[in-house]
Amino acid sequence: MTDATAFAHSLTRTAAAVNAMLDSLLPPVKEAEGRVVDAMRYAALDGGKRLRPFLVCASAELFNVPGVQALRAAAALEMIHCYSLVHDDLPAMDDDDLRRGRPTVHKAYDEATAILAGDGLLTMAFEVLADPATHPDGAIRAALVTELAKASGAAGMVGGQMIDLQAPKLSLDEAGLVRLQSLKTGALIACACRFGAVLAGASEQAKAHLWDYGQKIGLAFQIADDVLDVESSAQVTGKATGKDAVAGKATFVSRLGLEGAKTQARALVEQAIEHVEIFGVAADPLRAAAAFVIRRQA
Ligand code: GRG
Repeated sequence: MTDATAFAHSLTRTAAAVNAMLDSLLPPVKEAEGRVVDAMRYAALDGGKRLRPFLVCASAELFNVPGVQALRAAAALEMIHCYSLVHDDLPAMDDDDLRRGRPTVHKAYDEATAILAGDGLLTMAFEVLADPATHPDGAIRAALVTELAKASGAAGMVGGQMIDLQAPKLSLDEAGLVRLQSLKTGALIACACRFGAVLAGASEQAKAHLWDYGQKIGLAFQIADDVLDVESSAQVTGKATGKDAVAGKATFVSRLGLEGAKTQARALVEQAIEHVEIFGVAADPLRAAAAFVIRRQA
């Protein structure tokens, strides 16, 4: 079996486990508010590569964290990711009709329900982390909540999205673009990579290496996204492509050219891998994930 095939199998296994966890955390509700729960289930189940949950689980395995703790933390972080996609697709933001190969939540339901479904997933993520089933130690649960709040709030993903919405009038240079993407996409990915170490109460040094690894693969992931936007199609990616050029958006491809962007992404993957050297062979799944972010087709 090639490394790529072995990684694909292990991503599929993690995806199945996190899907089952999300399903059990989001049971359907019969009363009138059940509509928002249905929309949350639509947004969070059935689809998505589950890369962030994979990173949480791979990081947790470095420290022998019990599987159920890793899966609950992974499901919480994936809820944040899914909420961000629902809100990003809204007419007020990217105005997209297609996500994960299906109508976006505001198309399948309506705009108000999509806003509420995003809000519901965002808040439930913290409910899951704060539950003693995620970790018996309250200090560890508080650390998980704090890390996820910082990575997804105004100092992380939400801040990056705000810069992105203003980007056309900011004329960002390469450093500005790196900052935007480090916040918008990188912070949540880096948080996923740290989560295993946080669950284990590992050293600050271990957490810092995992954060740096996550930031590098997060940027490489975003560059790959910019490349797919140019080179791929909606049939393959399950979402609209070619939007960046139409919007006249500054991307890594528009700044560095297609080949320059690909070279940069490969360099970032190598740098990422150096950051997990200290964990030895136990970090092989993280090495495989780093290679995957620039090989992926969707
Ligand atoms: C609305 C607060 C708020 C934030 C939105 C991350 C984000 C911020 C929006 C997503 C926009 C986007 C398509 C960015 C490109 C990189 C990215 C995050 C792609 C989607 O993530 P994948 O490829 O998606 O992991 P799946 O469907 O596999 O989970």
